[in-house]
Amino acid sequence: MKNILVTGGAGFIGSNFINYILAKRDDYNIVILDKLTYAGNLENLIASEAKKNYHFIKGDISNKELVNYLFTKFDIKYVINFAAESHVDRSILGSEVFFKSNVLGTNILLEAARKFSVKKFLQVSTDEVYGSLDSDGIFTEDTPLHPNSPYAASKASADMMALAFHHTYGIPVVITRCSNNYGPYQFPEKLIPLMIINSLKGKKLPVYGDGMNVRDWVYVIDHNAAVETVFENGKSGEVYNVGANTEMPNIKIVKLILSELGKSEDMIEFVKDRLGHDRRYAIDSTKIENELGWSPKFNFEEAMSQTIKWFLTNKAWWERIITGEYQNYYETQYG
Ligand code: NAD
Ligand code: TDX
Repeated sequence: MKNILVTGGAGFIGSNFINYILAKRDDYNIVILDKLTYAGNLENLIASEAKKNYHFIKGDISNKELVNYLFTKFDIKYVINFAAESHVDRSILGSEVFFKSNVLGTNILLEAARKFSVKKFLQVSTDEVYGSLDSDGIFTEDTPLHPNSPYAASKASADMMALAFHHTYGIPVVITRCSNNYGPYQFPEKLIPLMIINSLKGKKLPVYGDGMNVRDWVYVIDHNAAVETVFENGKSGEVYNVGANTEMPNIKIVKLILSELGKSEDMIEFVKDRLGHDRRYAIDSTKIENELGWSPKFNFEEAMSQTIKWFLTNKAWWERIITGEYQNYYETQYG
C-alpha cells in the first residue's frame, strides 16, 4: 500500500485524478489536502468519498505544522502536488496568494518530503512556464523557462525549487508540464466551461483580443494517466512534457461549442485583451512517449463533445457553483 498525499484534490484536475485512480487501484491510500478555495469543490469527489482508501483533510499546503502532522499521522511516503492557484486572469488582478500557495506551499511540502524521506514527489506543473511561442516552434523539456504571467512565474519558481531539492538533497522529484486541460468538473472561469455555460444561459461569449491565441488541448484523463505513469515510472530529477498535439485558436473552440449547442455566432463578443497574453503554446511530448510509453488516448472532437454533454447533463453541478451552494458541502459532511 502506498500512502500518498494528494494536494489540491478537490480541484478540476486533482478530483478527476482521484476518481480515476481510486476506480482502478486499491494499492494507493489517498490522503487529500485541499484548502477548499473558491476552486475546490468536494462535490467533485462524491464518487470516491465512501472508499476506505480515501481521506480528506481541509487545509493549506503552506501550513507547515499541519503538513508535518499529516506526514506523521498517515506515514506519508509519496506526494502528488496538484494544489495551486491556477487562473491566469486572477494572477493579473493580484499575485500574492499565487506566491503563497504555489511557491511557499510547494517549498513547505518539499521540506516535509526531505524530513520524512519520501520515495517520490510529483510536482504537477504547466507548459506556461516556457512562455509564449510565435507561429512556429514547440516546447521541449530543454526549452528555457520564460514565464510571462504572475501565475506562470509562480509555477516556474516551484519547479526550480523542486529541482533544487533533487539536486541538493537527492529528493526523488519528478515534474510534469502539461498543456491546457478540458473535461468534467472544470471550474467555470476557464475558457471551455465558461463558453459552454454562457451559451446555455444565453449570455455573451467574451473572446479576448482577436481570438487567435493558440492553446494545445489535452483531455483531463489523458493528463491524469500521464501523472500516474510519471508517478510510477518517472526518473528522479526529470521533467516530462504532456500534450496531445491539438493546437487550436480560441475562436475555433468557441465556434465549435456554439455549433455543437446549436447557437448563433452572434453570441461572440470580442473584448479587451488579457494583459501580457501569451500568443501560442505547443508542447512536444516525445520524451514521455518514448521513455515511459504514455500516449494520449482521447480524440479531441469526441472528448470535447463528451465534455459539452457532461455540462448539459450536470447543470445542477455548475448551478450550485454559480449560487455558491457548493461551498456548503464540506460543512454537511465534516462540519
Ligand atoms: P483548480 O484551480 O481547479 O484546483 C486547484 C485546487 O487546489 C483547488 O481544489 C484548491 O482548493 C486547491 N488549493 C489552492 N491553493 C491551495 C493551498 N494553498 N493549499 C491546499 N489546496 C489549495 O486547478 P486545476 O486546473 O485542477 O490545476 C491543478 C494543477 O495542475 C495546478 O497545479 C495547475 O497549475 C496545473 N495545471 C493545470 C492545467 C489546466 O489546464 N487547468 C494545465 C497544466 C497544469
Ligand atoms: O473569457 C475568456 N476569454 C478568452 O478569450 C477566458 C477565460 C479565456 N480566454 C482565452 C485566454 C487564453 O488564450 O482563452 C485561452 C485559455 O484561457 P484559460 O482557460 O484562462 O487558460 P490559460 O490562460 O491558457 O491557462 C490554462 O492552461 C494552463 C490554465 O488556466 C492553467 O492553470 C494551466 O497551467
